[in-house]
Amino acid sequence: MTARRRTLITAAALWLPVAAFAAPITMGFSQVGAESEWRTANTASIKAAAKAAGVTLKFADAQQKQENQVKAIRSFIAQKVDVIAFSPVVESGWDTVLKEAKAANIPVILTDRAVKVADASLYVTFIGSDFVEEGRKAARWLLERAAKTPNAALNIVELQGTVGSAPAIDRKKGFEEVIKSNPRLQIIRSQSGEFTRAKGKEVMESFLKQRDKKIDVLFAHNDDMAIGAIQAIEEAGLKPGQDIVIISIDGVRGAFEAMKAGKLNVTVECNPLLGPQLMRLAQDVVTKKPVEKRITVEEGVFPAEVAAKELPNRKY
Ligand code: GZL
Repeated sequence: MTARRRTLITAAALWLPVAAFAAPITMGFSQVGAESEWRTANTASIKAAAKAAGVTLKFADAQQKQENQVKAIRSFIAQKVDVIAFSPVVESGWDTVLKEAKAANIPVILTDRAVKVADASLYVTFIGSDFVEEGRKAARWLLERAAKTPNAALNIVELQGTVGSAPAIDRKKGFEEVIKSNPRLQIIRSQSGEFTRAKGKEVMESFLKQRDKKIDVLFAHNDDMAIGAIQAIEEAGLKPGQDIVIISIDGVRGAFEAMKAGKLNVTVECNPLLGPQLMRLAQDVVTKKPVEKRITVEEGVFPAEVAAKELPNRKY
């Protein structure tokens, strides 16, 4: 073969898409559940991205139970998948099963939510939002609004996410860190609505029945609980978004529709569309390329004033 022909073949080979060289990988993915619009969009993004990337995806829905996630991870280990990824329903209780994955030489990627483990080498990387900052953003919006009524005290009720989950712990932390700068803003009641519409409505009904203090503001850790609470507020004969100002997090389509209807005042975006980034990350992890330990996603804040214009652009 002439030198020129050899050069041409080498050059041609370099232009083949990288994917042509990367051996197809098998990923075991353990998902929290199907509790919210955010989760549905997150699952759709992961499944579509796996298909597009030629990744064989073994997907398990844990129905918001940690024991189901542990079982799924053990099953992935037994099936000798190339990589395990999961969104941990709660922060703690993962050391044992992650040690089993490490002993089986299967790398683990955390997506969406973080874990608290004694040994950080039990997972390779964590890709997800900064929930503390999301809580801060929600509080900053409220501080700006409160500044327009300088003397009014604002009683806040809070619908927390799943007890023990990173988003619930961190969103509360970020929100409280910022509102403490204005002592007129007080959280008078706080309880978990488990990130679902049904439980959010139920807890808001109980808040509304306790008539010792007027409720001025609802801070909901996700849009689904806010939408459930909106139903409870209307059934109590009050106007959501006016009699009670409502702040929530996720930025799902339902929130934009509620804002357009004047029933929700602001939503802080939490991007669920992690699928493509996750598949690229999995390829790098399996081929032992160095990856960042913590990867965050860019997110915005959407007040009701921009909802109608923004709604057609929303991807989830
Ligand atoms: C946030 C995610 C949360 C969403 C909820 O990244 O873990 O879980 O805010 C979902 O809607 O249930």
